[in-house]
Amino acid sequence: SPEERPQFPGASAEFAERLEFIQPQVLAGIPVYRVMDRQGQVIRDSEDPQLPKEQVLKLYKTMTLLNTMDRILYESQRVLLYRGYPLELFMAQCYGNARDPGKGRQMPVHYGCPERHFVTISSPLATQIPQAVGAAYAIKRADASRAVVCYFGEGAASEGDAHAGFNFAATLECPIVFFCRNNGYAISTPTSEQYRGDGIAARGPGYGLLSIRVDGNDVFAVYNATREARRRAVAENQPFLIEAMTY
Ligand SMILES: Cc1ncc(C[n+]2csc(CCOP(=O)(O)OP(=O)(O)O)c2C)c(N)n1
Repeated sequence: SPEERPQFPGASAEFAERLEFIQPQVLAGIPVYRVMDRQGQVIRDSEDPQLPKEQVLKLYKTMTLLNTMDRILYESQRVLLYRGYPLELFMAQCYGNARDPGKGRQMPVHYGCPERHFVTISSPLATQIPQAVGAAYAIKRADASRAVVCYFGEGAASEGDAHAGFNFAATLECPIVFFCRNNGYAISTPTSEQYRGDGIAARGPGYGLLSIRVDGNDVFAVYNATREARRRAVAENQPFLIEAMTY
């Protein structure tokens, strides 16, 4: 009956009459969404995004080029390259020369490009997270039918700024997609020293974020998750969390 349910404003749940602490390690891990098997074959036709061949080739070429750029420039910016930022400008930024749009005022690999809606990278980890939420809130107030996507690593997710950003995004119902690349390391810190829970996706429900974990090496899985999260973030003014597992 309704009287038997707890009436606390801060939680909706049942009463429990047995003293029991929740043991994190007995909860099953969040599954890893994938579209392809290890041989690259689509497992379920219904999950195949049916991309035109040119787009698949563009994804493939961008990923191959990124590997080379990563070796030379330390870490390139995937989204910026995919959005067509010219290689010459990547190099100009790293040299801080006259052709660098930032005119050498930033550290190398801290690219930015207003025309491609790419906010300049900041060195301090995770500062982009609350800033991205602020931008998403501004978009919501302007009723702009757009969303923000915010990229960070699992190491950055340990910063206090990540907590502030997740909680503001959930409570202010902002159109934002948090995209965490979990590559197992923050420079030399392995995930076993970074956190003790089930990665980053498991934190999502605690904040009230719609959350998913995907195989970050499965380009169609990443595509499907990002596209759907973006669509729903705009349509519903809701924040989403994607954790892409990779190495
Ligand atoms: C606040 C802060 N602390 C430390 C650093 C130094 N630092 C630069 S990159 C990095 C690791 C980041 O790891 P992660 O967030 O997992 O991203 P990845 O580089 O693996 O994509 C650290 C500790 C920093 N830039 N800012």
